[in-house]
Amino acid sequence: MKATVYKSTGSWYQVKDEKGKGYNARILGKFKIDGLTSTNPIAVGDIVNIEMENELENSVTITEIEDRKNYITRQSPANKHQHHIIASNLDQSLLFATLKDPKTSQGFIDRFLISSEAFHIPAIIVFNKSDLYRKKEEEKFEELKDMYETIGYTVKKISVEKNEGVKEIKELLKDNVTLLSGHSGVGKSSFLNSIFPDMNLKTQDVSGWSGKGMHTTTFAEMFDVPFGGKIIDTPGIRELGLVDISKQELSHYFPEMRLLINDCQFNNCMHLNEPGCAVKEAVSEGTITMERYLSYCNILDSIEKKSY
Ligand SMILES: Nc1nc2c(ncn2[C@@H]2O[C@H](COP(=O)(O)OP(=O)(O)OP(=O)(O)O)[C@@H](O)[C@H]2O)c(=O)[nH]1
Ligand SMILES: [Mg+2]
Ligand SMILES: [Zn+2]
Repeated sequence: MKATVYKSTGSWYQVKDEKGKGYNARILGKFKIDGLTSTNPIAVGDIVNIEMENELENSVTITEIEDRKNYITRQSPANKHQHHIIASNLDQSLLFATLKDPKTSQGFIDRFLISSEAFHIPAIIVFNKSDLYRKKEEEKFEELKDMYETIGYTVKKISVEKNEGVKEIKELLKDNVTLLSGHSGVGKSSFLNSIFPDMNLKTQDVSGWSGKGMHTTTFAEMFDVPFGGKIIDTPGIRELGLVDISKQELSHYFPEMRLLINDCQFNNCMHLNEPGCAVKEAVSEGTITMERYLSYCNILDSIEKKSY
């Protein structure tokens, strides 16, 4: 019997069969998948085969995992050579960001976009809390929207609190499997509560938000969207790690650079000080923004420090 994994709580998983009936599932023995060293072989979003273990307790055994269309991982906090698979079989990723209380940095957004490119998942950026934006933030939003839309990403502005722009986001969610991401305090749980009125996810009250990541939720979990589709909440996961991206390939994950790479004079060009660099030329002509180029340089530098 086929089922989809909705939640992992360590050794037990919550799965649903094709008719929407839920079970408690576990694996017996060891699974090795994709040759990847992973401490959790099964992820939210996985399609699995199940066999009834105990009808009374509604428990099943997972006997097989179907090949994943795609998946995202993060580095284990304890061991940087180990990766956790967070979720699989995604249609798109939705980054929640804010320009005020708290402010999401461009570097954070760019890292998220690079991870999405590397995992082959289309990305959408949503700037929440628009009710707090004044002239300065509105201008910043327009600037970022223009920059990211030119590269090919979808950018929206919403206020969950004032219920502005939320409908449009719902349309993007419809019939898709969407990974919800974003750092603490940007309004992810508030957003989920607004589309699942019965859910009552815990949100942080404003007074308790100190600016430092204080996480109110801890397990990745998938929810059926009432109007069609699925959404995966990834609480407590601050940043998708730049898993196994080498310095050489980094520019492939900047769509605006990817187009030009073959025009560089050297085929191993890192787009720093090499002569005949098409990327640097595009920066000086303004077709690649200085902001994105600087982001590229910063991230390149951080890969160097991790000595991949
Ligand atoms: N002004 C304003 N505040 C909002 C909006 N959306 C959410 N908030 C507030 O922002 C705070 C944080 O919201 P949460 O929904 O808990 O944020 P989260 O992204 O789930 O945070 P973590 O669970 O820590 O990752 C809460 O006090 C919300 O009430 C909005 O559109 N405008
Ligand atoms: Mg939350
Ligand atoms: Zn170059």
